[in-house]
Amino acid sequence: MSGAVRLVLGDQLSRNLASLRGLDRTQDVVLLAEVMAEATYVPHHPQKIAFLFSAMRHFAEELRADGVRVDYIRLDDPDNTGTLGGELSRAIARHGAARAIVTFPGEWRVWKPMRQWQQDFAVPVEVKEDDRFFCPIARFRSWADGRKQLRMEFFYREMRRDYKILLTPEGQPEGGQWNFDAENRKSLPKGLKIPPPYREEPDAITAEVLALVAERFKGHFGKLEGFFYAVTAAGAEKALNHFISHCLPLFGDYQDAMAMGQETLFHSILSPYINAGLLDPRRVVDAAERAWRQGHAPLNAVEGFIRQILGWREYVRGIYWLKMPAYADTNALNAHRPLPDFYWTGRTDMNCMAQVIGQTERLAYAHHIQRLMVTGNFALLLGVEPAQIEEWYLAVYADAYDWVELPNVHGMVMHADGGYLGSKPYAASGKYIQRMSDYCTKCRYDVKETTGTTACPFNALYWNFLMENEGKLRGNPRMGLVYKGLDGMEPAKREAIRAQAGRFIAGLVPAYPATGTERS
Ligand code: FAD
Ligand code: DLZ
Ligand code: SF4
Repeated sequence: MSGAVRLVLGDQLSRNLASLRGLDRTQDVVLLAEVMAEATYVPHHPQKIAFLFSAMRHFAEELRADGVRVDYIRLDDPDNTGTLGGELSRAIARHGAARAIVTFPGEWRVWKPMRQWQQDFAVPVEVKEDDRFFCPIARFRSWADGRKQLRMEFFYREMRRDYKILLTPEGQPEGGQWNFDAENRKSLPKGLKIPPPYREEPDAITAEVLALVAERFKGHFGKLEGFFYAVTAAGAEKALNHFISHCLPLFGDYQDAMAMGQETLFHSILSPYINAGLLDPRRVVDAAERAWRQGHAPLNAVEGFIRQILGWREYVRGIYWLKMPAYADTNALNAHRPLPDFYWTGRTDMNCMAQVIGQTERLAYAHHIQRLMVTGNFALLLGVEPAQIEEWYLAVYADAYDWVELPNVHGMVMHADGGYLGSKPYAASGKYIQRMSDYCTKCRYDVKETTGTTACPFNALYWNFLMENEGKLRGNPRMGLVYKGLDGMEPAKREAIRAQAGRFIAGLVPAYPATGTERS
């Protein structure tokens, strides 16, 4: 054959993918491969593996139905080499291909060997830019060049201007301001009707994959029962429509709220689809803007939602490719404590942690504030070694890939980059969790207490964190108020808090050692 092998990775399931453009149906072969290396570089949640394998199999079927020649390697194929490089190499030989075409991957870990493929293989390997994002990597680089500190808000305004999103004909932000976050912090009123999330029943392909995953990934954290994810572009589109119709109008108001038994609230649960390529982020942003222009959803909700995708999602990707691989190795707060075992078991008396970890186990999903202000905040206050908590986040969520997980955890949660991504750590005591959720009402700890046997652990850990990191954080202008609070504290109280935190930390059981995620 004189054609090309066109490799499509598990998170590249887009019909308009760069490496599928110009495809010659008579000469070319599209390669998709389920490989152990990708399924186990961290112990992914079984639902994440099932979602991707099923989505890959469905994507292959759609291509075939469209007359495309597809070479699909299943996990249990006897000759499966277990790696992407191994499978591409075999496919080139099997088809006698004249060249290979790939799209730039989402992770440094995958890019490192891919850069070598030009040298490793006997045929030319073309790497196409992944243009499924609003902001090309080079555009981000030129925006960031020369800035000591980056701020998402300024990047986001540029994206709004570049793509003319939520702008008046004069080029000003609709509603007279760029950001409506101040209106988006309501706690949940009792009795508010919350729409159930969009769900799909597994079809025959998904059922087969679920059985395979149950058999092959037994030891991984997470349940398979109740798998509800869509696995095709058509299903992802339905999930988008469901969100726009039922959730978007109240998305803004309750974006930061948390409630027992209401895991998804008004969130979209679109990240697994967008990140795997089943849903184009431009389509999502357009649908949200249209909903506002047609009077279906208010501006605070629509702007807040669009900011997550056009702002945060693009911003963290830009930082990832700007700063990797050195980014992952920074540890500005010198945090070295082990991850506690309950992150992997959910067995803890802290109700907020048990709730969020428990739902993560059941759904492979938690919304942003749960990730940031419960499991993330706890790891920050405790001073967990960044790599250990990063491995956890990369493993447990259906939407997790290094390019998006790492900046969120390393930068936003752990402040391990010294404030490059965000201006201050999101450290908070139990009071924040009490204000934004009902978790404290069913907790054995008392959120109003800081010391004593029933005191909420977040409280002592919070003050202890401020004391432990005083040298690094006191000079931060955005931390002035909290250090004022510390300054007003009696020395005896400080000591009591330090002792309380010390006892709590000493009682924690470390999780099994991290597997040492390969990033750089
Ligand atoms: P919604 O609340 O409905 O938001 C809409 C969309 O905006 C999301 O689907 C997502 O595409 C995008 N988005 C929102 N916030 C962010 C953000 N901070 N960074 C990037 N995109 C964002 N997101 C991932 O996609 N993968 C991850 O591995 C991931 N890890 C995270 C780890 C931590 C500690 C934190 C604090 C956040 C993380 N996020 C991650 C961001 C965010 O929590 C998820 O995108 C969001 O919870 C997904 O749920 P949703 O689709 O219902 O989001
Ligand atoms: C996450 C994942 C998993 C679990 N399995 C596969 C796989 O078997 N084959 C594949 O091509 N991709 C898989 N992926 C997604 C890749 O890890 C992802 O494409 C890279 O991390 C680059 O972002
Ligand atoms: Fe969490 Fe403390 Fe509230 Fe318990 S009291 S749910 S530990 S914040």
